[in-house]
Amino acid sequence: MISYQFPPDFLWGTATSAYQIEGAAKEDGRKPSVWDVFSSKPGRTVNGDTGAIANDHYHRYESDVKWLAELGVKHYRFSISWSRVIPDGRGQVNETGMDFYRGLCDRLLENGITPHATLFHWDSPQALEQRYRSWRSREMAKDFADYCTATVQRLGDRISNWMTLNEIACFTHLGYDVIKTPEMAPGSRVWRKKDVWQTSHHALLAHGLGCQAIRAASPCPCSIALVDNPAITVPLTESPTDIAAAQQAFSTNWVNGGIIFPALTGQYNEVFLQSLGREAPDIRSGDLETIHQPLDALGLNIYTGSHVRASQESPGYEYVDYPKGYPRLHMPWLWVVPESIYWAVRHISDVLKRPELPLLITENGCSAQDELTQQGEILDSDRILYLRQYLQSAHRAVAEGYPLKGYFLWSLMDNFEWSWGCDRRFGILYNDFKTQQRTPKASFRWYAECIRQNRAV
Ligand code: PNW
Repeated sequence: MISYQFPPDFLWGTATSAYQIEGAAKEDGRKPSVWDVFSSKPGRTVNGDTGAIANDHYHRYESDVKWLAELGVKHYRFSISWSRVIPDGRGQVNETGMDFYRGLCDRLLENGITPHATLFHWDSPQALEQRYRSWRSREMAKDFADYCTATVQRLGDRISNWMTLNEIACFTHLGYDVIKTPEMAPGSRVWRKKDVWQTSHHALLAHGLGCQAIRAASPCPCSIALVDNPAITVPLTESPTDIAAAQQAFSTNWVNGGIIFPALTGQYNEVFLQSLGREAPDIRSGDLETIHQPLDALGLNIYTGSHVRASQESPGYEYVDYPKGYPRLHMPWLWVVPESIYWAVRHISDVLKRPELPLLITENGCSAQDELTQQGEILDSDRILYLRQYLQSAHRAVAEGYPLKGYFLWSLMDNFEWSWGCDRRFGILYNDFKTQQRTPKASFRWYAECIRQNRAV
């Protein structure tokens, strides 16, 4: 039997994001983010749910930290709400908002839990949307950097692990669309596909300027990461030709060519630019150097993947449909492809040629149709089986010597799942959204044991 033992310094964690859990949307000087505005429009979220209260974590963070301690994680990834700490997006800092994160970090540190803070997890200040339509403007990158400076100056004594932006492809390509109202905030219709690519280019610039700002403001040596969700291509078989096909598909995929390639290599992928033609974003001189900052780690959010095999026909590879009946969990896109963790790590090393870059799985998890039994338990075996297989895939990457350093399970608790509202449950703590009672699911106990034994049990 394989023991799936991880190295002693492997980092075990769990993750959340501000708008999905904090609530307290109007308290202590916080002003709206684009998600407050978007989710309160009719028809944008399932059941009209918003993050106005969410998990009420803002008031319950102390007991939530106790759950983290009980789980036994030594690392916790959360995000900072820009419009809580700089309500207008630029200018005046809201010290009361900063106090919330000071308190959260103090409780974490007292419990021996290292904070990993994401500076942007999709909740742009609405004031900047009104001022210059947020990511459509280059100014957003500059304001983001100033927000980083203000935050790191104040919280840098408590936080030394920073993550700039979460999943650039998601909040840009799902937040702006040419044809229909997009499914994510700000939900803006734009004229041309080029406008969408311009928003992701501005987000990449924000990442670059943000890195510089964090390094300059941090009182101690710190670690800076980008969190990305590249499209993962998994070879259908591990024959050399299918592997080569999957590598080729990885590098020509549009999401990868437009985000992770420029961030890690300082170049938009040539194939990508050619395929965009006139839809390519405007790139000013110096932009690519700004975007291409030294990173201390790369965060990968991995949930699923696509199967690819070699083909006789040009371009030499083809995507393979999931077979009928192939396992999928409770999201339209949540095909169970555990191998995607291993191949994500290997593609970064072999295709992007960054074998030295420390990698973290910054999100992995699933929503399942959790039901309370009469005894008040949630026996989420499907989630345990999903997580266990993905962890075994992570283990394979580590065992083969790839620099995968840690794993953050998404998510600590059921929360506001964006346009799905509270209808999809990704937590290992069940949340009753009426009483805010948290109940550990079977997966919580299982994950605690993995952490305790340092292996996928
Ligand atoms: C991530 N996909 O988003 C986000 O970072 C989280 O905030 C979110 O709650 C979580 O995953 C679960 O959805 C994703 O289409 C959105 O493959 C879409 C995809 C993947 C991740």
